[in-house]
Amino acid sequence: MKDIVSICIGGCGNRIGSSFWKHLMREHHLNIFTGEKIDSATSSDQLKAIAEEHCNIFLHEKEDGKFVPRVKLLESKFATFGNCGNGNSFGNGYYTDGSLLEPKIMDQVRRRIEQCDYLDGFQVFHSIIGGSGSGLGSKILTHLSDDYPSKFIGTTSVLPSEECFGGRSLSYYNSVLSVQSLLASTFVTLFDNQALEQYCRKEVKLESCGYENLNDLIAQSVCEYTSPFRFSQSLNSSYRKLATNLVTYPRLHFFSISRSQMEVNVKNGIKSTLETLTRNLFDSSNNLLTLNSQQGKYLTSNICYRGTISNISMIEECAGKIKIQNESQFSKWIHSSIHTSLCETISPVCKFNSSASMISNATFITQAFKRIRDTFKNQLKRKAYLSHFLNEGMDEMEMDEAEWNFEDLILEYEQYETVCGYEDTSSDVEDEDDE
Ligand SMILES: Nc1nc2c(ncn2[C@@H]2O[C@H](COP(=O)(O)OP(=O)(O)OP(=O)(O)O)[C@@H](O)[C@H]2O)c(=O)[nH]1
Ligand SMILES: [Mg+2]
Repeated sequence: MKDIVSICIGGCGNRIGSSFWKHLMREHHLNIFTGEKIDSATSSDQLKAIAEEHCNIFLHEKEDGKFVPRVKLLESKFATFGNCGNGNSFGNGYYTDGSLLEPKIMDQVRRRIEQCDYLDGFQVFHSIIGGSGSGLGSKILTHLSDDYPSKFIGTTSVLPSEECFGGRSLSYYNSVLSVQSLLASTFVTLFDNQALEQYCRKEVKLESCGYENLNDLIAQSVCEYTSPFRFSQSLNSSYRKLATNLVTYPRLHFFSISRSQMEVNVKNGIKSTLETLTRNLFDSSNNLLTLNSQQGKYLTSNICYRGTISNISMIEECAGKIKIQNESQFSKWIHSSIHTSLCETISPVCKFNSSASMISNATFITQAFKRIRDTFKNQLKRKAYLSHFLNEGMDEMEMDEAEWNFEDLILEYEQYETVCGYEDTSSDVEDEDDE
């Protein structure tokens, strides 16, 4: 079995993590409090057997047959668990707390690794807004990529946004400083609270929503794109294979996720409703990161469908058709830019009989990066809040270096946006012949 060790960092990371475990355990028919197996009357014997077999990707089975999350929870030493943010800086999380806690944390992570049959990699939940999520998170991510260079390192990272609650003055510095460690990771999924909140209001029809609702949404998305390797043996049957299909260039591994769910029924025609389900994924308002997907290009994407409403050839045909209709939005030089997978087991919390989520590697992700960069630059120019970082032993050069790294990443994405088709190689061949 390919096992994953999870690490939750900071208030946000811990809350998202706990929501993830809740959803995951329910999907695998486990009691969320005791970890005992629950008999589900609804799933078939075959699906139950698969669910049991694959749940130890994320969960550890104890000797008494109960399952517990294979996870390490980390919070700043000043935090009261459950409180949102202490206003720490990256410098505090990385240098002060990080240097002090790193050996102990890594020792505890190693103990989780010992529980694995075969370690496939790590997944980290955090926000890069606060000091712990960004600073301590970066410390741990850097250590993991140095110590386990061949292992998968995935992150679920919350970015700052102009949300109405939880804004932080240091968040833009913290975020830019985190980019170096995210670049050293393998697979980074990005969310922001503004997009999550809008999706909650629109799709889940909630008048007011708190972190719990936003975290449920993130947790469901992670459950969705990991469902093919938890419930079946399809093409993308591990994190690593998912990453192989999505990452066209090693540094460009920053993804956004869009979701869609609906009742697919024979009466309305399975094909046409499946098409609507797929088309919704390309609508920016269904993206869990604030973006305009019309302004940029998809490099690669992976759509995971859930439900028993269709078969793999039907969904491939449907995704292919939608791709042709949106051809101008896809990069022309990547042949198989849309991958699909199907998981028959639907989440117990889904109110519909089908859902789909699309994880995309697209150049429009730079819109989120540019928002962060612009505020970062404005603050740095005026040296606003800089003392909070300098007091932790950082110097201004570190800020400049982080800015250059961030700028490089944006430029790299933009470079692939402007390449518009196959290069004509026929003239090269003719030239060679002439010689
Ligand atoms: N989606 C979501 N966002 C959260 C949650 N908690 C906090 N945030 C956002 O993340 C930011 C950082 O908060 P925390 O994660 O608590 O901060 P931290 O990483 O613990 O860092 P420090 O407390 O400063 O050391 C907040 O300003 C919010 O914008 C949560 O549960 N869900
Ligand atoms: Mg905190």
